[in-house]
Amino acid sequence: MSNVLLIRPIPALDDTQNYATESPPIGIISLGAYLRVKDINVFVIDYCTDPRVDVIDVIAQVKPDVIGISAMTCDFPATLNIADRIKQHYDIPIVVGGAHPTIFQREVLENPSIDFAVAGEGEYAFHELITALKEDKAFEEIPSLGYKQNGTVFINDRRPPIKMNTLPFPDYSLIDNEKYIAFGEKYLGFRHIVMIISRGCPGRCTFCAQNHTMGRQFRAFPPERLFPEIKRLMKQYNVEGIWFKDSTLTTSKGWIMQLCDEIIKSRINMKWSCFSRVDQIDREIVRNMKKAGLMKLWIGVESGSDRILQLLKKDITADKTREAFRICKEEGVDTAAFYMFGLPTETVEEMEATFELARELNVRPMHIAIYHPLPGTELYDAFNGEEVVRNSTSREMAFDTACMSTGSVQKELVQEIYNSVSNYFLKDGPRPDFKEFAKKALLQGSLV
Ligand code: B12
Repeated sequence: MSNVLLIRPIPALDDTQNYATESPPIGIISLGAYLRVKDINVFVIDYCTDPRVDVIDVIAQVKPDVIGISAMTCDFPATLNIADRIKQHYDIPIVVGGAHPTIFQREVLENPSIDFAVAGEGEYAFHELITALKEDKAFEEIPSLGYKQNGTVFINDRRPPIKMNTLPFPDYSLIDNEKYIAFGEKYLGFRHIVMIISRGCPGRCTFCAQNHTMGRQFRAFPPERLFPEIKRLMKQYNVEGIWFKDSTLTTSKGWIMQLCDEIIKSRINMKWSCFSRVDQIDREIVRNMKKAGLMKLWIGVESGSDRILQLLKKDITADKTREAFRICKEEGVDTAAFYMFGLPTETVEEMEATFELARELNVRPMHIAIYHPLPGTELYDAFNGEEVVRNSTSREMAFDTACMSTGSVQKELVQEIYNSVSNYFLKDGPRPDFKEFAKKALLQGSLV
């Protein structure tokens, strides 16, 4: 029987940043669940809940045959540190997967400490790799795998999207889920578990990189299979409901309507929250979700400027956004919203339009982020993303820190506007002075 150690790193941010327990590592516990079904012993280090653990001590205890590390772009430097440290002490194969190795599969393999990189969904590829290592089989037959032989990097073709019904549910017993529940309760107001029950998004948003890992084809656990699992988890963890953190839970109208029907039929009285898009909001969906216990619908507003919305390819306008929020209000559905500032080419006037739309919609909570370029996205390619990311610190890759000029608004001013807008909405601060910001932008522009 093989032993596998899975690691979720956290970005090397400064000590003031509370990275704790915002969301459980669903990728890691999905892989873990699949491997366990295949009779593999799985151990997890989750640096989010256990930041001080020493990987070398854990390896000494669990003696893994293979180690897997998950990495987004912002935590790849931390991933490398962990891999380098392990290789100083042990010669155990190290596999990386997640958003960053998916996009930079070849590049990550150029690091001597990394032996294998999996692109996209990892369950099948990781399991096939563990078997190949154990039975000394060739790697070229394993779709989605990248590997090295005699110093040369080989990248196999990607496999088609995995059918969700062939997967077990994520195994929460592998992590300290209670810490996530405690953190989430403060945020959402009721004890809940975070679940992700679908994969893939047909959206073409130019700032989002999710389609690289999960593809554009929407797939989901069938409601009739899902629902007993939801009930079981709610009982086991003594929670009132679920926060579905799927990128967009309402992508398939038929599926979400069926899921709501299952919840309504069961009279389980469960509270829940999920993310959606303006162009997927219709009265029928919203009404059914409300009936099924939806407590909070998170919607990506992003911008109040139609030109910026076009740049983002969200297929919406500010007016469509107003309409979606109106429907939710009329149906008694409580909403929350995401906004972005500092997008490439964005002007001070366009940021003001976002601020005004946010004031008009007036929903809480609201998540205000500063844009940063993600590899593999249209905006990254079109606006020098590679250089921006290369020159950014981990801190600058977080959503509250500016990392680039928009063109007409310098990086420092993006930060100032963001601080002022956040202060207004989140701390009852004074109204941001956009006239003053416009003057500053002009002045800075003339100095460049
Ligand atoms: C939930 C979520 C979060 C959660 C939890 C993230 C986590 N660490 O698990 C929270 C809210 C904390 C979060 C934060 C951020 N996120 Co986020 N997040 C997501 C989201 C919506 C779902 C992720 C998920 O759990 N999916 C379900 C599981 C099953 O899929 P998975 O994690 O991809 O794992 C599979 C594969 O990737 C692979 N795999 C993963 N790890 C490994 C390891 C090995 C060894 C192997 C073999 C395979 C493998 O196999 C898994 C199973 O198939 C995705 C978008 C999406 N739909 O994918 C964005 C996404 C991953 N996030 C993204 C970003 C940018 C961020 C932030 C940087 C945002 C910010 N500016 O602050 C922060 C980073 C904080 C951090 N490092 O923890 C980007 C990543 C792009 C990139 N190149 O890095 C994504 C793709 C969204 C986007 N906008 O494009 N996020």
